[in-house]
Amino acid sequence: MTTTLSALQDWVDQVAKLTQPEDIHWCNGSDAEYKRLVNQMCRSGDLIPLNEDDYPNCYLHRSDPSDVARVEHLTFVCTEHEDDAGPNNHWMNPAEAHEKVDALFDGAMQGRTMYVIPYCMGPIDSPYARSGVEITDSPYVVVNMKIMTRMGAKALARIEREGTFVKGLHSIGDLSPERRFIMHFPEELSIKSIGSGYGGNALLGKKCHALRIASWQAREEGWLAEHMLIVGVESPEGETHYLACAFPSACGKTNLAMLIPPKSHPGWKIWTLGDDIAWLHLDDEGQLRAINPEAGYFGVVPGTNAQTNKNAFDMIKGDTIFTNVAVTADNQPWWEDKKVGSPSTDWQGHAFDSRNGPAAHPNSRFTVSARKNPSYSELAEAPEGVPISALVFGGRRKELAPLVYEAKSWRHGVLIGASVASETTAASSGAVGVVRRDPMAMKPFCGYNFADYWAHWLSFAEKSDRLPKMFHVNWFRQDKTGKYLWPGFGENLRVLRWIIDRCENRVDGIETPIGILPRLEDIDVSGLDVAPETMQSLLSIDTEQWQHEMESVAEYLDSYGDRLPEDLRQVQQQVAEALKQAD
Ligand code: OXD
Ligand code: MN
Repeated sequence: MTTTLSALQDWVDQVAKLTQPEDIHWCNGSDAEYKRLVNQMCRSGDLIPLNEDDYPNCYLHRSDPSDVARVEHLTFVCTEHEDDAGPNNHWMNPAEAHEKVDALFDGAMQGRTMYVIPYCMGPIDSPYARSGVEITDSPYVVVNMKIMTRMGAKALARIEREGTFVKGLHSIGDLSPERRFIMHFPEELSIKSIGSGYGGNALLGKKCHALRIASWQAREEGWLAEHMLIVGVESPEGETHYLACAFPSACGKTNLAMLIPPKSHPGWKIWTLGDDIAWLHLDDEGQLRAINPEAGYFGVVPGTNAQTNKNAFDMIKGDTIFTNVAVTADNQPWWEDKKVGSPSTDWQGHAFDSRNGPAAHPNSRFTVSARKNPSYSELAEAPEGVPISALVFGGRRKELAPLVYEAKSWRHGVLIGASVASETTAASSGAVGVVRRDPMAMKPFCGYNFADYWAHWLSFAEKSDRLPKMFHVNWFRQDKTGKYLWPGFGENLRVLRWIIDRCENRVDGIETPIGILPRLEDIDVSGLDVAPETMQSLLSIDTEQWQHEMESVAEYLDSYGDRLPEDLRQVQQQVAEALKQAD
């Protein structure tokens, strides 16, 4: 396989000249190709086959111990003008960035095969989908891209038809953190990543293309590329609503997307459309529609068990690539909170000793096809996507944010999204548990200045008069002893039901300065072991704490200077004023 598209052939030739691979392989995306690469990696030790009886077609990959998470401090957005990247990104001048990484790519693939991976983000025949080509020297990347994207011959045919594609160049280099860079050139629709073989740093279709580059493309073309799961909620009467929900990394997006309705909710069904990324477009009627650009899940493993996420637990029992989990004596994958088995070898391949820390890396992952999920929705393949009833923001916050509240308007919703804050997790390198602002859960992923991004969000109010309602949820409130106040997981359906009832105008809410809160009686807590006073505190606001929050939001927004949309400042001031009146 090669290509008839000269822009693609020329680029491949140029890259080969620079990186000097031993040979070049154009990926056709077939199962035979997948199997061949898996076998090759098993021989080289890059993959370790797991227990074939209990985990058929499952493999373990151990990444370099210094290469286990996203690296925000090594991730750059390289635009001509620094202000276009904004204070939310690390910036480098494009010419300087190219020079810096090209020096590292020089000869980087010597002795290795260079793989050319044409891929499509989104259903292959969707007008909302976009294509890319990743060049990599990592067979681990190829097999992961096969699971995570529509990869191979069909994608290449689409690229040749359209003539445009995002160019992603990746090499594992020498895996040294000193020579690791994840560079984005949104003006050129290109990505250069070197020195990492881990997840989002290396599978360029995911965070690099489908969020950082796509968010830029989306602004130019009038749509939104968001860090959101997409879930369908079907009532026993057969009414289905689709929600798109933005939570920061490792805040339970995969669990919510695959939620299992609790026993108290017979007849309710959950349909998973996506667990990480949503591309949102207005259709001709002004209805917001979502596609999931991905075809698989790259999910956090620890914590997955039959109680927290049975669908995921079952789904990863076959045809799954595990990265950085532990293994048991009989070669089954193992992770903290799996609830069955015990580790004998840790994620680094050493005999397990609890004094060395957890057995599985806290950011260990599974890669699996979305079709393996018992709650998979066939509509994930629908070219026109699904209509979105509500957009939901959330973060991991011990205090302050109520269980759920609704925005009073689209622009108020944009403020709520812009104010999202969450405790950091192991998905990114750096300190864990520190509260930081993570607007729309896009802090690590927005490919341009947040001030311009919020202006883009606000502009939707002029484009449609039937935009979805917006909400904020917080599953993570704790009492003074650190105990979670809300049971979470499957019980979150009770909160989704209130959201849907509000979308259908079936229930009233209580106007407060920060938004519309549920009346106590409208969240069904029957059969739940949650005391009425706990519900009361989950559904009320502390005016003084919120005044401080609004001061901190104002300060944060101010850090975007003159580019900050006036509308956003105004709506923040309105909330602050309403809190003052209520005091
Ligand atoms: C992810 C992340 O891997 O958000 O999905 O970090
Ligand atoms: Mn994510």
